[in-house]
Amino acid sequence: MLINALGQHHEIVDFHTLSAADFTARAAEFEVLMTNGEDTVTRERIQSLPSLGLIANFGVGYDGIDLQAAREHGVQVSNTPDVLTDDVADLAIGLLLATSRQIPAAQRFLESGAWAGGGYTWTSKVSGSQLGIVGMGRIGEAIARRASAFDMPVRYFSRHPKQELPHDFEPSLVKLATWADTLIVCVPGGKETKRLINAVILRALGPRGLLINVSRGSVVDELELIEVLHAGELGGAGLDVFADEPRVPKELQGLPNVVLTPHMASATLQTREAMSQLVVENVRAFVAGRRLATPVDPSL
Ligand code: 8YV
Repeated sequence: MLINALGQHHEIVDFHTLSAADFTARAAEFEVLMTNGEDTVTRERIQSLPSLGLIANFGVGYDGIDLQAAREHGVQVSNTPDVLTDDVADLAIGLLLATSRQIPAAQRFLESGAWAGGGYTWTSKVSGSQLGIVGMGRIGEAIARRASAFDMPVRYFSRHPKQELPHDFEPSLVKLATWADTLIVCVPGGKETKRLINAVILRALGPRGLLINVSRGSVVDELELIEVLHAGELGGAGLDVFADEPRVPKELQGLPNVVLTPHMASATLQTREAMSQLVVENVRAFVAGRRLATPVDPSL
């Protein structure tokens, strides 16, 4: 949809298919750069495109874009907030249920024929368990609303407390992890949150605690996660994002208490259509010299 809609009025070039020489020859032609949650737009890339005016991100998280460099070069940046909030919150709850109740491992058990020898091992109850949310933005709030249907007490760690919420703010991440049965991570990626979730936090979560990550792989120290999981110091993990996508460490695979999905939290037909629509609206607004529909920094 996105490529079709934009392709009617614009020439679209996939940089990955351009040779270095072709890129240099054509660099001055490009006015809009489209990117996504998995890719990066570095200062060098921005500097290499002298006509660039807009970086349109297909996703809400823009940690891969050098915003400072964009600002310095007068390049606007748009993203796709709100339209994917429900899907990401849904997948976070899905991963929580799947990890706690070991749904994928139970299916593997059934398919292997092992059921004939007795039922699957008992798992952990989700309803009523304590949920710590790391990052109380739009997605965090949507997760908290869903958790209330499971009678889960919620506390959260965030840059600022939100007085309007009925949940307790916990300024210490280690205290939140100690209190929580499950920690769901939904903070933005980037320097400020790099490896925020390390072995200290994971050990505080403990041998029955679960980590769910739907934000960015960079937020979790993946090597320390592997270490604590294999030492039995953490109960389990449900992960949609990884440090070096699409590579996923073998040590995380094939474990009954670890559920893995390929960065697909916003990947439903409906939401990807809505995200595409927003990208199109932003590109059209930019081309027409109008205000962007969803600018990352409205002051630009
Ligand atoms: C990706 C995401 O953008 O919104 C985000 O921040 O990470 C995702 O929605 C999506 O996978 C497209 O690449």
